[in-house]
Amino acid sequence: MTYSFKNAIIRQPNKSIRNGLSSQNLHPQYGIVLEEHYNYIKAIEEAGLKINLLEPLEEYPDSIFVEDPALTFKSSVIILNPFDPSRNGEKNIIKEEIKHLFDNMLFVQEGFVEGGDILNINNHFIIGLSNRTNKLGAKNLSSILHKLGATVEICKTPDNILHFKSECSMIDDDTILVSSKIAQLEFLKSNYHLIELPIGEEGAANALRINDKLLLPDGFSKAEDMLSKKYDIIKIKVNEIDKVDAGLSCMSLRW
Ligand code: CIR
Repeated sequence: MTYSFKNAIIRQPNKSIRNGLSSQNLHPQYGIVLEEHYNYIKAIEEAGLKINLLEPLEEYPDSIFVEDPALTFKSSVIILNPFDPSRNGEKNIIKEEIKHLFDNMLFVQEGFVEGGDILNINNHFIIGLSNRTNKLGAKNLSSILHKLGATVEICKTPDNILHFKSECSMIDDDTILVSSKIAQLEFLKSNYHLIELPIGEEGAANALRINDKLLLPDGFSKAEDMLSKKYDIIKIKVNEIDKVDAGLSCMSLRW
């Protein structure tokens, strides 16, 4: 099952996160980020994962978002190629920090691709082209994933969404939680069961299914009502971290 995990990699927050990339030019306060991040770690532990905690990286303001420079699949890890110059060097550090945890480490050498644009459903991956992920990066990642036995499709992330997964997440083996913009993608409609969130609750679409828990960002009451009948929800407040356009999936790598 796609959401059955045992381990997570999480990086401790850095004070320089106040200078992280922010579409609204906002500057999160380190103290509040620490609190929110602490609760995130607790939730991941409650979902049953063993956490490998990495040291903070002050020289990389967005480095707590470990999902972007690497992708896990089975016992392999693929080091990706983040587009933004302020983030690209994260890959060189994380590869040294995590290589002992995997059987196999592969690299996307050319083209840009960030983990936030990659949705994994069972043995299949959807890569969303975006301002951060280009065709060459998606193509090179696809070749690596094919060699590892996975199938891949490449689509276009709708405009004005940072990463494909900013507004969707896999919450069951055949079910994707989506914003209304992502729900317009025809190939998703025809191949998956979609749960569409109401307008105004797009932020809840970046949820995180881990084992029998569904981690959901706090503050989305309609989403909570829709999902709480079927899922055991842990709500996590990430308002401060959201000032740098981040949600739940981007703060960990799971496998
Ligand atoms: C960035 O713009 O790269 C960070 N401020 C946020 C990255 C969020 N990552 C993700 O959703 N996978």
